[in-house]
Amino acid sequence: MRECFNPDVYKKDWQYQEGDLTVTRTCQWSAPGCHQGCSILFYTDKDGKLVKVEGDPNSPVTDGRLCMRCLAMVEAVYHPDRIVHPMKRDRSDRGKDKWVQITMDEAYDLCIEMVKDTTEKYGAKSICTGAGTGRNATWQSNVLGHGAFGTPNDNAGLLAGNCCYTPRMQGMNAIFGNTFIADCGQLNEARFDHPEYRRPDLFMIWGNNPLRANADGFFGHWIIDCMKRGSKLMTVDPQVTWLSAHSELYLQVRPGTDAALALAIGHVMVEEELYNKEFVDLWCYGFDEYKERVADWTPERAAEICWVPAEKIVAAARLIGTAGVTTLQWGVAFDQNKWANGTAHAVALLQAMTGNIDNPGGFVCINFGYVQSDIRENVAKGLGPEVRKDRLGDDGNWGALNAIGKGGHAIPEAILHAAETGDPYPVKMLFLCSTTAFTNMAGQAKRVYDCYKDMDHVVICDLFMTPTAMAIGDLFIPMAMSCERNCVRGWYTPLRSIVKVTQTGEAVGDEQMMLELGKKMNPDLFYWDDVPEMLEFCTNNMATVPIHVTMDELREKVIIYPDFEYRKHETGKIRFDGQPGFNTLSGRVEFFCNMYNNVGMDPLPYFLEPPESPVSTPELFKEYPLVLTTGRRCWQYFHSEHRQLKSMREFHKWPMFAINPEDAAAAGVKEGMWCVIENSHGKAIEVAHVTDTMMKGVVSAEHGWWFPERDPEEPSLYGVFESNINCCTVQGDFGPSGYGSSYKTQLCKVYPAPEGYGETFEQQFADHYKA
Ligand SMILES: Nc1nc2c(c(=O)[nH]1)N[C@H]1C(S)=C(S)[C@@H](COP(=O)(O)OP(=O)(O)OC[C@H]3O[C@@H](n4cnc5c(=O)[nH]c(N)nc54)[C@H](O)[C@@H]3O)O[C@H]1N2
Ligand SMILES: Nc1nc2c(c(=O)[nH]1)N[C@H]1C(S)=C(S)[C@@H](COP(=O)(O)OP(=O)(O)OC[C@H]3O[C@@H](n4cnc5c(=O)[nH]c(N)nc54)[C@H](O)[C@@H]3O)O[C@H]1N2
Ligand SMILES: [Mo]
Repeated sequence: MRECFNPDVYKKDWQYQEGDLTVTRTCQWSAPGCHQGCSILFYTDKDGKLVKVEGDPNSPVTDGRLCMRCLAMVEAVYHPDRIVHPMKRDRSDRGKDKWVQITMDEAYDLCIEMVKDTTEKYGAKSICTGAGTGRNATWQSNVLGHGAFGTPNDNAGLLAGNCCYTPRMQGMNAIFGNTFIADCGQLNEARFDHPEYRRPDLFMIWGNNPLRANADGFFGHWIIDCMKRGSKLMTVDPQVTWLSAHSELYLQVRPGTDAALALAIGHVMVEEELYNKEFVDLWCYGFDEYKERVADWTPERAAEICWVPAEKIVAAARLIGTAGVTTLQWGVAFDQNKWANGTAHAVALLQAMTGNIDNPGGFVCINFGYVQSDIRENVAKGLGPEVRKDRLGDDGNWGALNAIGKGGHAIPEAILHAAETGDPYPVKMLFLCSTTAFTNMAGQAKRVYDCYKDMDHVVICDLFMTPTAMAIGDLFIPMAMSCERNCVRGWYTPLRSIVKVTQTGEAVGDEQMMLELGKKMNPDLFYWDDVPEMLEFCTNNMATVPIHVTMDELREKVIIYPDFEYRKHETGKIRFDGQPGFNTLSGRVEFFCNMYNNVGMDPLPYFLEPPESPVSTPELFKEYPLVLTTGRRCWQYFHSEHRQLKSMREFHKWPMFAINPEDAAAAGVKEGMWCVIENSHGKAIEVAHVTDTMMKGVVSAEHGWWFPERDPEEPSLYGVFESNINCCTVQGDFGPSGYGSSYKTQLCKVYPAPEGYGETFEQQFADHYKA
């Protein structure tokens, strides 16, 4: 496939000339943000200005593809709303557009003053840093916090119950002793031509929309590549997606009931002996207990809970049990469920029962290979254990896995509690870098806003003015886009170069900001002369996926694949002691999970109703008769980002919720109508999309919405509380592990917005976005 282009045009050199333009082959990550790191060609002119981008057809990672957001890169880089110089504002002017430009040195000095002031008055731990999701900015601010400010507390983005990947990751860690991902051949340079590789016969795509999301280092189009080679799909989702429309079997499930579904599928697989006996005998622990657990999980019982016909549950078991090589591609719906660990356990075990663990095309072990965490560990090497002392959430009150420090960060709920009550000590300064907390990440947005607006000091590191920065920021540090920073990309393998090709204003990359500010505060820790030197040290000292390469070599090679092997459990390559088996307490895949058992959690997979549901809160259900899932990903936006881009807004102008035609009719709601989505926690106003793809009885509302065209100042704050679905979610609804939230399992009612609502919006949009 990669050869279908003209090699005289698309060269393999890392940099070459095309007419007047310089072409640089590298990788785009963020900013603007997303989880993927697509191979890109940056075209710059003789003044060093970025003039266009293209996908790199010579890349085995993405084969020349780019999404619409990347294709709009030039628009993002030179956007007039972008902040490219540091700014400060008097604390008394919070919420007002009264920012004053300062120099970068003044910005760093002001930040240092704020840290000193907070430390003198309350101690350094009253400073919290916050980072967002897997952009190129997840580790820098927390290393800065630990190593320069002297605080153990990160995680001030307040993602309720750490409900993004952490529950699945820690779940896999407990059950399999490592992280596993679906194998689309992405781990070897030869991809589909690798002699050992074979495509999966069946993908179980569960609570995930990989084509839109490309989440956690997984590029959704790899599935299409596999489909072209014969892979079949089974999807589990309350809404029909493109992939479910192309599935052998599609199970439309009530949000939050996936565990019941999986237990019933497991029941049939056990009853009909549709599992890999050899694998279970040799490599699994606690299968008898599991059999007992699923014994009464008949398809009929689950059908009633999940709203999925029993015949389909039986069909799913037969499909999974007989397909051959199956793999699991799952999503954040697992995490945004209070019972996240029980749910992840239930579904991961279906995969284990097929025996497709660390085999070609199966669920493969990537040996914890997440380069960002490795880099963080390496930069922070000079820090002793005392940096953890008195970390918020370590007091054991925030769930069983959090109590044993599995999460590796301060606990969001403990931070919120401390900030609101001063218990066990107050939170007085925030350093928010790549997160907007109450615009998008945090549940119960208004509560978080009320709490954060009283901080003594708030530093924001971002690219654009955001509602959060406008509301509470005192200092704004402008951050660089991907094409403006030298860095590396790795989220699982391979390692890719990120090459700076241009500079805009004074914008700095997160790692550069960390190093510059870090040097001023703790030069012993931040001793490297520059970012490439620091990253070279880090990539060459990775504990998990060792790569020895200079930054110059990486830049020239563009992409480097570390060695990868299958069936590492057979060869002793994944256990800490070098013995065959898995890195769990029993050395096997744990159907009965010893780690869970030891901390007082249910050791077996289980289902419980979401805390708010037609079954668990029937009184509430009378008033709020629809199940509400939130945050379905869309092509145009990454969380609260990209709303500034006219091109994206033109494709997708307003916040939308999906509703089934029968439910819409009952609520008097029509296609395109502004409607109120309301529940006992609050409300958000979005536009109705009435569609047969949506399960009856369920509403799916978008997240992350604000409006750059609306009044920036208080109380509007770009309309941030108008269509913010996190006005309808809660904080602190985690499960026994400490993980999980109800972002995807609330109740709501829906009704048309008041007459005339939204009448001025189109005009306002047109005025703001005119050429
Ligand atoms: N374009 C874009 N890409 C993104 C992001 C973004 O904001 N925009 N965000 C990134 C981040 S941080 C993440 S975590 C990932 C998430 O990526 P995904 O895991 O794909 O997340 P969602 O789109 O929220 O949900 C996926 C599917 O789950 C379905 N669903 C909702 N509730 C349930 C449920 O209870 N059970 C089941 N089985 N399905 C359910 C939804 O209908 C949806 O089709 O995407 C990443 N990629
Ligand atoms: N209701 C509901 N809420 C959700 C979700 C849901 O499904 N439903 N999903 C949740 C999930 S899974 C997640 S992970 C969170 C994500 O939440 P966050 O990751 O906090 O995302 P944003 O709120 O968009 O904030 C990111 C900010 O970082 C800036 N930025 C982008 N790139 C860079 C960079 O390279 N450096 C720096 N310094 N800044 C950058 C952007 O401009 C933006 O303002 O949202 C959560 N919120
Ligand atoms: Mo996420």
